[in-house]
Amino acid sequence: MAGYLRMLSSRLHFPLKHLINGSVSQTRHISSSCPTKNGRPFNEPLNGMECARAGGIATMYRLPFQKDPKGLDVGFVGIPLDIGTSNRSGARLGPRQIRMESVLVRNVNTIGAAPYESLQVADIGDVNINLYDLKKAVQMIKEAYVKIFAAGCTPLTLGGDHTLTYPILQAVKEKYGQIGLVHIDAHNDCEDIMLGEKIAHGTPFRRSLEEGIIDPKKMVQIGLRGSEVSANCHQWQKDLGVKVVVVEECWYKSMVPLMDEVRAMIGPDIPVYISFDIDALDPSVAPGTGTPELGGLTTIQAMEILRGCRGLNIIGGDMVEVCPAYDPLGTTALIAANLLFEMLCVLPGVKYHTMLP
Ligand SMILES: [Mn+2]
Repeated sequence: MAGYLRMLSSRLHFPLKHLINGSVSQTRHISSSCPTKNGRPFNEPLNGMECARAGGIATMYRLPFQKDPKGLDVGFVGIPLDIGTSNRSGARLGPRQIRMESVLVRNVNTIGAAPYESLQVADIGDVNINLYDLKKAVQMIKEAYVKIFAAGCTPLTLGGDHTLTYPILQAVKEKYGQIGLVHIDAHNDCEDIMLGEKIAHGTPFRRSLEEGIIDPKKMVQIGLRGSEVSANCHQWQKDLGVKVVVVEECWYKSMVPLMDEVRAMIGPDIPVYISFDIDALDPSVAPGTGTPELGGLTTIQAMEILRGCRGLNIIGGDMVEVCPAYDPLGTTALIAANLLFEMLCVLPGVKYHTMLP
């Protein structure tokens, strides 16, 4: 029996004691054949063939949890914020739901990207925020991200309402200076004032452009739509030079040619941030969000957009506005988890394998 368990343990790549105890843990999942970085094996998600997929602590993709971003190439971070929301609230629970649905996401995407073979990745937990004071919450987010960037870790963020991108980008500026931006969304989020306030989930890119964080000539917004309060509602940022792609320009089309244009426009050198609002997708596939608009992108188009970011110098990204209360089947969070994996797969340095037909 002891010999059998030892054999089983060596096959399963995780500590035998977790089996004997009848529990599993993300303490460390080390594959004997996996490459290393600075003498440390790369983290990998718990393998669903070897360890019950619904088991373990609900970290992103069942990766190890590591509180300190030091030594990581990439950290998944949750921000349970929704006090910047204008309509349906509830996105504060988005990070938890995305982590839960992320258990189904495996190690290699369908075109051979294998991020865990060349990047050290972990879940670094959530940013603690003040849920009763948005201005304080935004400050707390900025301070947390300054530390993450200072540790040399690229954050991929689970939201949370879109307000959170503004303080992240403020931290980005301290590390990288001016950046390019790929913004996928139903809304332009370039409002000036909402209910008398400068900070809300409809204003992050107005503030970021005003503060010179983003080079407007290296910024694209994709998927914009919905009834508006006035015509020419995208004129402010268009006048700065932002490329605005309304959803009608996306209907019935592959996004591959658009992304060829975007890569040529931004170039391979300038640091680029990706901000993906799940409401860019059509509400028939992703209903769990605060401000849904009809006529949205398909999941295929979303994948083409993210895959089309490969070759850009991506230094961070987020997936925001997942609102579990309006997502009874979990599909919206499942899509968000998979799109975050696609985002991970286009980070600089990710190894690609040739997939056999
Ligand atoms: Mn948004």
